[in-house]
Amino acid sequence: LEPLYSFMIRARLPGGIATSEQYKVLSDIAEKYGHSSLRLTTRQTFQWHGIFKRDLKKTIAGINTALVDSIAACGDVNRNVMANPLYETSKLQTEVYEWSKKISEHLLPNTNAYHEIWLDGEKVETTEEPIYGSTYLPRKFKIAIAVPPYNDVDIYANDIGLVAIAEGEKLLGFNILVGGGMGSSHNDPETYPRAATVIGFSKPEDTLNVVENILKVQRDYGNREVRKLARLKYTVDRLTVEGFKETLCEYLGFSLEQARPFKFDHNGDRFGWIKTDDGHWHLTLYIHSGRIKDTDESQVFKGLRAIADIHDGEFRCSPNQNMIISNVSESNKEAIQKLVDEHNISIGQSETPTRLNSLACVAFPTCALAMAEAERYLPTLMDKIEEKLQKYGISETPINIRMTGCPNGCSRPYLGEIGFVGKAPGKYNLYLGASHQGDRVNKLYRENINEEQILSELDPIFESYAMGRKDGEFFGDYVIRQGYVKAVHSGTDFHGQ
Ligand code: SRM
Ligand code: SF4
Repeated sequence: LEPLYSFMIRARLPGGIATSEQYKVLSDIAEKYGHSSLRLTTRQTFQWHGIFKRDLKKTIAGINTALVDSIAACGDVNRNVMANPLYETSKLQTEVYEWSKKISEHLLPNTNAYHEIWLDGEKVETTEEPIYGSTYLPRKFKIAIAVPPYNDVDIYANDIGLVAIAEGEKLLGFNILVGGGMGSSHNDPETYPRAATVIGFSKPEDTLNVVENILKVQRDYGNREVRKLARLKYTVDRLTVEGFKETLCEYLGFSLEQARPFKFDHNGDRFGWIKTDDGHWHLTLYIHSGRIKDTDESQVFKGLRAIADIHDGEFRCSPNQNMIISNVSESNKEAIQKLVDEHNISIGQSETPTRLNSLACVAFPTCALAMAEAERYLPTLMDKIEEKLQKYGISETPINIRMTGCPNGCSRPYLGEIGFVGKAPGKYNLYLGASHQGDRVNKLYRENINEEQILSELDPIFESYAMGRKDGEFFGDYVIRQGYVKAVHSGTDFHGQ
């Protein structure tokens, strides 16, 4: 008799958008095979946890009936390209969203193996992948697109970032960023999180070519011997930024133009109802750690399924584990708000901005790599942190807090103004000093500390921040100005004093 293995499945959902009909299928699969729980991820898609091995094929086939697949949602290829899912907010956002789809499709592996194995497809001779070659990439690969001033996709955490540069609503092209990534190992200075570097500007007509060739440089120059050093960030640092740019120029046959100025002002989501010029409404819901599961306090799983029954728009996944009910008609708005209220789903109006900006990865019980709790523990710690913020009168100031159960960095903890990274059950490394806009990673402040120590370390820093901050100064910048930690400017700065 075989042990009862269970698995996680991740959907590939370009731009993070599912129609109501698709959402119904995805939710019903979760009810049937996944313990009535769906998980929104930090990269705009859904995961199902605890799928028994005997149900795996049926589940994947079910997902496929919703015209969603899981191709390239994992593996050493490009993952789904992140973009602001609320593209109706401007003509520019709409155009940029189309780019995320174009890039995602362009970089999709051609392999037929997925259909053969999971969907009983006919066996077809597989041809060599034109972009990936026969060896694919040395490691997973991630891309995101952002439209300033919103850095909601955490662009600096990606192997490639594209920052839209526009004149009014006219897209001029993209600044190209390379070498972002979060994963590292505890006590191993060879590994580090790194904020991506801006290397130049590309016109729209060159962009697919530029992205494809960055991928090819990584395919050919990435480290295939040492897996922990295989991500693009290490290739960029090994070649040096200038060396990387020269190599890219050889692949492309031309140089990138000089990067254009841009400015982000934050990297979280915007909650509640907004109306776009086309007359439609969109509602961003706060889903703690992206967990769509009923609890005593909130019936979010049942509530969203009930909304899907009456909603003729979409369900969109934000890059920060939240859910947007989009394209709601004026006539349906009240009915949807009623379902939200009846099921006690949060629209982000009663939480502090710091809680709304907090992220935790899955960690225990499903993640095999977890060293400490994250999703299940962060709410408790947040209660205690909020008490302190209130004590010092700084509850209304948003501070980005991120927690993971291990140093792989799935909730991008090194971009938290306060980051907690699990070391052992109940013990975390405390990192401080990332920028609020998400373009600078944080630095280790205290190692391997428990809850009591976390709170007593943070208390005097909050007090000092309340008293000494300049007008509009964010917490991440303040702790650097006051010398609690040094600013990190490059991957290798992350370690040491
Ligand atoms: Fe992740 C591995 C969950 C976003 C860096 N990640 C894993 C695995 C699959 C563990 C494993 O290999 O067995 C986790 C499954 C846990 C579970 O039970 O569901 C897992 N990662 C997640 C999700 C679900 C976290 C979440 O709470 O939302 C996110 C799914 C995203 C998606 O929809 O595709 C998720 N992972 C990220 C991010 C954030 C991002 O991409 O913006 C990162 C940091 C960025 C980066 O890649 O550098 C991230 N995950 C990793 C790594 C470290 C990679 C590295 O370069 O070292 C691993 C481990 C690995 O690849 O070996 C990992
Ligand atoms: Fe698992 Fe670590 Fe990723 Fe958290 S950060 S989901 S513990 S791999």
